[in-house]
Amino acid sequence: MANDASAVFDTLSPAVSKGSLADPFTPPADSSLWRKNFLLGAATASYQIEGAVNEDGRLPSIWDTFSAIPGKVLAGDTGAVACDHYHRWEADVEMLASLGLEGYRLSIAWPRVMDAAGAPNRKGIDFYKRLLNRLKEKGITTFVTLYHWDLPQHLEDRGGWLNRDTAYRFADYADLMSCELAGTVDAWTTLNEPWCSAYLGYGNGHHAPGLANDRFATQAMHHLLLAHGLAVPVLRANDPASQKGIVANIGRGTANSDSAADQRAAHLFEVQHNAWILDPLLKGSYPQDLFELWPGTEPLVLDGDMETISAPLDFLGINYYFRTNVASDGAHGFRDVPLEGVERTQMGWEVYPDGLRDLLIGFKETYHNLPPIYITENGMASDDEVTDGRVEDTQRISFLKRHLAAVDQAIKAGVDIRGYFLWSLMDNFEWAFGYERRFGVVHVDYSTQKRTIKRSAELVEKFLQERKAKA
Ligand code: IFM
Repeated sequence: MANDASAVFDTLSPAVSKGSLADPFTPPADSSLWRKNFLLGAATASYQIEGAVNEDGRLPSIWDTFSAIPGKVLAGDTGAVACDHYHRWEADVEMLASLGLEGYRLSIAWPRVMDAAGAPNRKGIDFYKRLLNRLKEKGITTFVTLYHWDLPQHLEDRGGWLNRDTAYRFADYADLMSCELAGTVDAWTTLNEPWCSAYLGYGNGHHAPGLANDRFATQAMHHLLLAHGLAVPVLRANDPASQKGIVANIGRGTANSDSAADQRAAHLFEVQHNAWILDPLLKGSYPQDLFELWPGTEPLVLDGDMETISAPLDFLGINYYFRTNVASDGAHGFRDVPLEGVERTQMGWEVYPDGLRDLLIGFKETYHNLPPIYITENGMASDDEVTDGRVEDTQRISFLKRHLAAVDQAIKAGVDIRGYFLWSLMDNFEWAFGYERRFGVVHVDYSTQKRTIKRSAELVEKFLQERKAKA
């Protein structure tokens, strides 16, 4: 796959891949990215970078349990050490600041900050206080995610997201963290990608906790969204000056043919990937087409839940990576039909920037109350290697440039997009794919923990310097 992708990439972007452009990143002069208030940052997540899973009172999470099961994660990798960020956070913040990045999106590990009885774990909380205070000192805008998939195992033992009580425990956790960290967080996001937590975790079992049942997926989603809805007013009360939002990963589905069946399949794909989350948040109801796809999976919804879930947001975080080409499966669903001859990344994901633009414009048309948007993740994995102290990640440079152009097009079409976070600041634990897939703009040598700034990060830094100089 990697070789095929490079071959296609060579034909698509010869100037970039052969290194003949002095600066293949800087956006055109009329791009909205030149606006100095368009926030440009990078993102990470606790389990993917922190390591130190047994230190200072941290409890086990579902990912500790899941990754210890043979066959669940490539090469048997776990997040036990990861990027050792728990010990190296000061140097990592220096690195972030030295790149001129204006924003940093991180997540808090729930099992690090609360014990099983719900009492605060001071040592864990102090870690995040130190980190966020240092980021503030550096003038970096902080986006803090409360839940990026590392559910405490003791909650999973009581049913995890299948148990409605987990939503209330999440609100308690949001209460504790927003009391402790108020004033150091510019924007709170409740959940990262509930689609992944619900579907990959409870629907197909590819992620922790590894359960596979469509009915579980819809009920887990409902409790995740309820957790979000319960947490928002708590965050508003405890930390009124910050913004409150949620992050959704969105998927572009295109039809393999003009046939009505394939068009319907593409529609259902987007219902399952996008409307399943965005409709409850922005319309206060689940899309009924979801239950055509998965008959009989309607979740148990109590009176008032949908009002709780659809309370107004200050912003919506959008994560975008690729598109999926689909056809009808001949029944009431869709099946993937991978396109040949298209550019792909190390993940095998198709590079398709237009999908981001088209989805954003579509959301503006569909949801009249669409809040301001931040692109909270976008990026790609490549098989990067350090050669003579350098990492020439040419495909990533071109990928970022094209996706930022798509963001600019959406802004020009009237979508209110306020910032963009690279995924990721550094190579890290890529869930079921372990350490093999490298998404960072900074390379990590996991045997030494040496960080090497990739060419993509240098070019982003150069652009940010130029933008600052013009302001
Ligand atoms: O690494 C993940 C991240 O944790 C959530 N969004 C997608 C990324 C790439 O797969």
